[in-house]
This record gives sequence, structure tokens and C-alpha cells, in this order.
Amino acid sequence: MGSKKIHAQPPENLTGIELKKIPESAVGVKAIQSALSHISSEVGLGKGVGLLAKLNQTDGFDCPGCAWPDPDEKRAFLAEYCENGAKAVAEEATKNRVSPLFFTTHSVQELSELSDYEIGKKGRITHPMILKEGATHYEEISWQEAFQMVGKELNALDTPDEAIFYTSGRTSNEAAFLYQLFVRQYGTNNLPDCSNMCHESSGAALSETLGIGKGSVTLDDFNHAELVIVMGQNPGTNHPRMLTALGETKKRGGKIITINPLPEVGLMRYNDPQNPLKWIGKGQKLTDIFLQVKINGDVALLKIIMKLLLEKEKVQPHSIFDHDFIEKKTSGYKDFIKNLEEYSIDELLPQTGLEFSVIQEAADLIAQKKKIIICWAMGLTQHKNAVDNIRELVNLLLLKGSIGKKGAGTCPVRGHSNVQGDRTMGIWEKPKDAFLDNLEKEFNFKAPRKHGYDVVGAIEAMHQQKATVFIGMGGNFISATPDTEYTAEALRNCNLTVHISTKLNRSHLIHGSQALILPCLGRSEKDIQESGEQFVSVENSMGVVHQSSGHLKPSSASLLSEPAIVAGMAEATLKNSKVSWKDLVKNYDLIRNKIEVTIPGFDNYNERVRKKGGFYLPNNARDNNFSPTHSGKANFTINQISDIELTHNQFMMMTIRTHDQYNTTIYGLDDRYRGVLNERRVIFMNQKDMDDQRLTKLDLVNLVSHFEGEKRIAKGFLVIPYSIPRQCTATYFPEANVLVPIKSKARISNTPASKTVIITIEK
Ligand SMILES: Nc1nc2c(c(=O)[nH]1)N[C@H]1C(S)=C(S)[C@@H](COP(=O)(O)OP(=O)(O)OC[C@H]3O[C@@H](n4cnc5c(=O)[nH]c(N)nc54)[C@H](O)[C@@H]3O)O[C@H]1N2
Ligand SMILES: Nc1nc2c(c(=O)[nH]1)N[C@H]1C(S)=C(S)[C@@H](COP(=O)(O)OP(=O)(O)OC[C@H]3O[C@@H](n4cnc5c(=O)[nH]c(N)nc54)[C@H](O)[C@@H]3O)O[C@H]1N2
Ligand SMILES: [Mo]
Repeated sequence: MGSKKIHAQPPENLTGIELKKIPESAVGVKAIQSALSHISSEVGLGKGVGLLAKLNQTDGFDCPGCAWPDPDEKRAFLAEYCENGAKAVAEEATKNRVSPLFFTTHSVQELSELSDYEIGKKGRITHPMILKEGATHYEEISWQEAFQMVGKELNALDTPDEAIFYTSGRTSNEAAFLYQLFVRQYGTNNLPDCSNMCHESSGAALSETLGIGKGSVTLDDFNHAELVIVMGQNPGTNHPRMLTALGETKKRGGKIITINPLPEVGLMRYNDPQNPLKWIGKGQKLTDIFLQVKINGDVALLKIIMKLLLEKEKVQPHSIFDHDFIEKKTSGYKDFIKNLEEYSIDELLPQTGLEFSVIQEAADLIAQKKKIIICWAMGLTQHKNAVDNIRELVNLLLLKGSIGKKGAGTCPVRGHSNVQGDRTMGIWEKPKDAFLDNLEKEFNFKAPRKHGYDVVGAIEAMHQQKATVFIGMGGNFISATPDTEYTAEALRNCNLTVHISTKLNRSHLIHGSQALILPCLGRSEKDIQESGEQFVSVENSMGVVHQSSGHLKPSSASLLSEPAIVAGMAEATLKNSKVSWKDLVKNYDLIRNKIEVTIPGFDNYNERVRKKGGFYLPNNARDNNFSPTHSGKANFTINQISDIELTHNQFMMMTIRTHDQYNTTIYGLDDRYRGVLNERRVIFMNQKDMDDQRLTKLDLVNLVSHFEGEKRIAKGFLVIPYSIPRQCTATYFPEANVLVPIKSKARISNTPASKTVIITIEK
């Protein structure tokens, strides 16, 4: 029995596909029905509706779904949630429990045969658990023993750089600050986080060009924008509350251009969730011009658009570009224009896969507008030239002077609800010296200066046994990372793997010689410490810091809060720390006081975070000030088009999310907005490509990825004809992660290129 394989990948079996007509608009009655059905099956209807009433209200808790901001002023009762927010809450507040008895009756191997959907549905973990060396089952362990074990293993390493401290993006500011402090006092900057796989490319591009790694717009800017361009993003599923903001832009006469290989339903039309009279019917049209670009054709497309603008500008100088802004605020304009002129439209066009006329139409619209917002997400950040993608869109905004003024700017739409806050708190493998100086001064220790491993670096280090302890603050490392089998080998090389988690996931099953699961409170739950009930704080995608307090009774009396778990590990590990970890956890105001003195922008933190709606952090780009860049100005940059060359029979594959998942948490098996029900092992293809490959609808195929002579295979996917450009395909992650090579990543940001995987399709 013990010799049976432990599966790092989800099972290959199919679940019974049903294809449905693709809906015409997003949200509406179906979404409300779906939300209520998830809530009532996981939580119970009465309690569930009570929970939703607290979601994203100023006295309630922050939705664990996405990082889209809440309105500063008006918040409608029961309206500041969305279908997928409701599902996220249902997952956390579920009635189901994973108890010590559950682990006694299910071996690790047995659990690994389940799908991620089945694993997730097992529910909330109730007690700290240990998997002893050579054991087949987890067993209960006391918190004290667990902390001692972490301390013992960390102190046994030759150097602190042999330990990895991962963070997912749900961790509160308070927990994140303590965690990075613990890790730096222990002696390393090995603090990779989910950002490394997410918006790292945005951070890198924006810091270089605008002097701040965050976006510049506020929610109110959508009320003033003349044009919003949405690139590489599927908000109908992943940021549904954003549709309301886009609806506002439209109501005030603004236009929307969408750039995406897929006609994502939510972006085309939607039914305002806050206006029940509009829940039925065809809904409001959102997208005015749809550019169905080829995967990774964005730099080429932006270059064509800017070339067309330049032509117009030459005909009528000062009519299109904002020369006043360019002269006063930017650097590198001349070199940029010179480089742009070296490209010909004929050479660029094939990369986009588009008709020239539709690009011209988009350029004509952009030419007329002065207040432009560009929004983007993973469709731009997860390519080899991802940083180029984002720098290139900044070029467009700079030409138009569309930054640092009302109704205009950059809007990288973040994923995890506090991923931006975690970075602000110092969860970063490449900390700035000024930040470390502040920590040293306040806490009286010598902070490590050598940069640490990011996610890809950490996997490689574990694979080479340069790192042998892995600690994960939330997240699901094995299922979120690329190259599943390689990463599994890396984790199995460790002496100890530790996961601080709310729910069971596959990362608990792909373990080092010994493993710990440390179960923590979720967002929706009451957090009581010695001084009484606590709240935490988070930062949304637009730099608003606000509080979040849970209202539910914790799902088990044995859970600890994330700050308490960090304090426990720190006390057991650090012998000479001058920080009184236990005291800080008694009252989170004390942690916030420490944040205030070490991180700029948090003056009077405790007072301001208690104000309704919280407060905005400073943002130089929003203020039209670009002095933090290397040139002291906003920088034009020269960027590279895609260098991917497909040979005959090869396809580009992007790995995306269904409507029924939150990253690796699978809420259900449907992708309603793409008309696919009850199946995740599918590949979307262009019908003409299917014809060429002699494939018909629902044929079963294997996918083989090709990278620098290496091959990886994922078996058993059903082919679905879909509206997608030629030579482009789409699959879902985590199923397709096994195909993403560890070495295939973005220049500069090191983000896995999980949107451009080169594959062949075998029948
Ligand atoms: N319900 C729900 N909400 C979520 C999440 C979730 O899993 N579920 N995840 C959260 C997280 S962590 C994140 S980062 C965000 C992710 O939010 P998204 O980035 O919207 O998520 P993806 O499913 O990766 O979708 C990528 C989109 O980019 C398009 N795309 C792919 N390649 C290209 C390209 O080369 N060019 C262009 N122009 N488009 C391209 C795809 O067609 C797709 O529409 O959502 C957050 N919110
Ligand atoms: N191929 C491919 N791979 C991708 C992506 C892609 O588009 N394609 N997207 C990437 C992106 S954008 C991201 S952000 C990463 C996501 O990577 P991760 O953040 O690592 O993954 P999640 O699935 O969000 O993590 C879910 C787990 O977090 C735990 N959890 C939930 N809430 C809490 C909490 O409040 N506290 C604690 N301690 N734990 C909690 C639960 O145990 C749950 O199982 O995946 C990346 N991977
Ligand atoms: Mo993300």
C-alpha cells in the first residue's frame, strides 16, 4: 500500500461533459441563483445570507475573492458582493470539517487520488497535524510541539537561506508584517509570494516607467474616463464588481475597447447586479470595439496603434499627442519614436492575427480621447515578454498624457484580496535598503541584505537541495506553480514542509520527509486575543487600506490566527529576538504601531484605519509626479514583440480560470460563461485548426508541450471548438500546469509564462 504513487496532478478521468449555449450577458438572475445555491449547500441559506450582508460593508469583512475596491461612499445593502465573492465566502464558511479522525481514516496517498474539487470540498481543517517521517497518515500534534519542530528544523540548517517562506495573497497586513519580520530576524530574504506568478511583471514595468509598482487610478476615475481599454483580463469571472465600474463609464458616454483572444461574455454585455430591474433581458452592452488578438500579440498590436497615431500626429501636429506632458514629464520620447518607426505594419500585423481595419477603428477612437484608463491582468503578465507588454501600454498612455489626471491612468487589476498589501508590508525577496534600514532601527537587529529566492528560484533551489525547509503562509504551492512533476520533486526533497491553511489542498499531500499543517482562522471568523476582539487590515487594488473583521464563530476552537501562528514560530525559533512576539499578538493595534513607524504612508494608522472606508496610501503617479524613477521622469521604453515561432502543427496554449474556481480552489465543475458544464479537462480550439488536425468536437487528445528540446505530457483532454484565433488554444489550470516548463518565464520579472505554452495535440 505504502508504495502506491502519491499524485501531484489531478486525476485524468473525465467527469461527464455537457455543452451549453454560451450566454449573451454576464451576471443577472443566473448569477444570483448560482451564488445562493453555493451558499446554501456549503453554509446553509439563513446563515449564508447573514454572511453576505457583512461582505465588503464598512463594518464587515473584506471579500476573500478579488482585490477590486469597494465604493468610497455609497455601499448598497447586500449588493457589494458578486456571485464569485459569494462562492469564495461559501468555501471558507463551509459546514464541512477535516478533523483528526478524518486524517486517521484517509491516508495521504488515498487523498492524492481525489480531484482538487473533491479535496477542497472536504472542508476546514480543525487541528494542527503532523506527518511523521515515513508515515502514511497525518496525526494530531499540539501547537507547542508543532512550533518547537519548526524552530528545531530552522535552527538545524547551515544557513537561513536554506529555508523558503512563501506567502499567498490573502494574508492580512498585520500577519504579513510579523511574518516578514520573523523571517528577516531569522536571517533570510527568501520570501517568495504568489505575486511572483501574478502581477510581478506589472510591478517591474511600472516601477521602471512611472516610479511606483502599483496602479494609478481610483474607482472614481471610471466615472470620468472617456475610454477604458481592457487587456488580457476576464472580469466577468475574476473581478465581477469591476463590471459595475465599466457600466458607469458607459453610462457617462465613455467607450470600451477589449483586447483578448476570447470574447469573454462578461466584457461584452452585463446585467447590473445592483439594479434588480435589469437582471433579466439582454443587459447593457459594454465593449464597443473588440480586438480578438492572438495570444502574445499585444506588443505588436500596440505598436500598430501607436504607429497609426503617429501618422495622424504628423499630418496635424499637436492634435493627437500631449506634447506639453511629454516635454515636462517624460524622458526617452525621441528614441521611442525612432524605434517605433523602424517597424512596419506589414511585419507587425501577422502577430496580431487581426484585420487591419479593426485596428484602425480602435486607433481612430483612441486618437480622439484624452482621458484613457488601461486595465489588465494575467493575459499580459504571464508571457516571456510580459514586462514589455506592460511597458508598451505605458508608452501609449504617456503619448496621450493619460496619467496623473482624473479619468486616466494605469489599472493593473490584482488578484488575491491582499496581495498588494502583503508587498507593501515587505513580503518580497528583493527588499529595498530603505525598508530594511527602518526595520533595523526599530527592532534593533541586522537585517539580511542579500536578495532571496522568488517562486521559480525557490523551486529550483529545493530541487537542487539548496533549500530544505518550506513554509507556506496560505496558498497551494504545488497546484499553483508551473511544471507540476518537477515542483513535486523539489518539495519531496525537503526535510520539512509546513502549511498554514484554512482548507485541505494538494500541497498538504506533496510533502517533505516530515510535514505540518497549521490551521488558521479565515477572514469571516471572529479573532479574539487577550485584549479582546481584533480586526485586521488589507489594501485593495487601488491602494485603499481598510479594516476587515469577521463575525462568525471560528470553525474550530483549536484554530489560531495567522499573527498568532507567526508569533509561535518566531518564539520557538529566534533565541535573541528583542521583539516581544506574544505581546504584539495580544492587541493588533500594537502591530499597526510598528507598521506605522517602519513603512511610509501609514501615519496615524490605528486612527485612520478605523474610519469608514479606510484611507488611501500615497501614490506618486496618481499625483503626476514621476521623480522616483531613475531619470526622475516618466520613462518611454523600447519593447520587444513576441519571438515565439511555431512550427507546423504547434499551437500556443494559455492556461486560464473557469467561472467556478478560485485559483486552485475548485468551487464546481462548470464554466458557465463559456458554455462548458461538468468538465475541466478540455482544450478550446479554432474550428479551422481542428479541421487541419482532423479533430472533431469532443475528441479525446493528449497535450505535449515543447521547450528547448524538452517534452511534457498531459493526458486526456476533450477538444471544444471555440471562438479563438488560429493557432491559439486554451486550457484550465491547475490541470495544465504540468505542461508549463520551469525555465519558461518572463524576462526581468521571472513570472512563469503560463499564457504561452507551446504544444502539439496528439490524438
Ligand atoms: N472567481 C475568481 N476570481 C479571481 C480568481 C479566480 O481564480 N477566480 N483569481 C484571482 C487572481 S489571483 C487573479 S491574478 C485574477 C486573474 O484574473 P484574469 O487575469 O482575468 O484571469 P485568467 O483566467 O488568467 O484570464 C486571463 C485573460 O487573459 C486573456 N489572455 C490570455 N493570453 C492573452 C494574451 O496574450 N493577450 C491578451 N490580450 N489576452 C490574453 C484570456 O483570454 C483571459 O480572458 O483574478 C482574481 N480573481
Ligand atoms: N498555469 C497557471 N498557473 C497559475 C496561474 C495561471 O493563470 N496559470 N495564476 C497564478 C496566479 S495569478 C496566482 S495568484 C497563483 C495563486 O497561488 P496561491 O495563492 O498559492 O493559490 P490559491 O489557490 O489561491 O491558494 C488556495 C489555498 O489557500 C488557503 N487559504 C485560503 N484562505 C486562507 C487564509 O485566509 N489564510 C491562509 N493561511 N490560507 C488560506 C487554502 O488552504 C487554499 O487551499 O497561481 C498562479 N498559477
Ligand atoms: Mo493572481
